[in-house]
Amino acid sequence: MKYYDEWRHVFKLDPNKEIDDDALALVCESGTDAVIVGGTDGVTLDRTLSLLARVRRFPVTCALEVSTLSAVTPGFDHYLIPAVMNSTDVKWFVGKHHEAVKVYGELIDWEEVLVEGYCVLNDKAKVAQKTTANTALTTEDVLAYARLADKMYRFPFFYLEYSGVLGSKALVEQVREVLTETKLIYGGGIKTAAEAAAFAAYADVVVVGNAIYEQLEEALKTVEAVRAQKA
Ligand code: 1GP
Repeated sequence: MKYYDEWRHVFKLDPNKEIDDDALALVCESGTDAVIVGGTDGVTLDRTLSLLARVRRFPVTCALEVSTLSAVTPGFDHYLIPAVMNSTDVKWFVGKHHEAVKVYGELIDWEEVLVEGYCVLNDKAKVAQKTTANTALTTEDVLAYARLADKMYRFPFFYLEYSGVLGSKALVEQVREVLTETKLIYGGGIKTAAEAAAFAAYADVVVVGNAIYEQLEEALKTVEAVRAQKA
């Protein structure tokens, strides 16, 4: 299993999207550091379990990015817990976590839990709408969230989330410069090896999601492109 602090490239599979066995095998055997199971809509326990069982046929590290409490199940290597730092509703930063820990606190293996300080930047993305994120942020705003994640909350990850569109490389570079311990995840709009390499120059971890479903052949090339790029 690849531990999270060694991750450079991850594929994100959406339980609400169809993927056939051949495509899934290509994703799991691509050499990616981990497969994350996560999405915003239609994430049910059945769909999550089915994807987990199918991914488990391969030796790749598999993490669940928790978005719906009712879809959480044992069996993943890691549980990634988003805390949306720029949400305007405190429930997306701590409220949902409080609800979960109140019910399941005794059962949680805290070694498997990794918090992601999310900064959601594409206002058109479902995640931005669902979490009522304030995406009208200046560079200074984003850098302040990054510093909070790193220095104050000591989150393992800070996630620049552009889901669906390519973000600003300049911003990723600036965020990289202020983080010392916290790992920087970049996700959003990566469809080609060149795009993946460009973001991997600054982000510790590059996430490829939609491209799996839209242009798998090109998506698979992002693995090597990220590996070849020094952060
Ligand atoms: C989504 O950051 C990921 O949570 C990846 O984004 O689907 O646009 O690649 P894409």
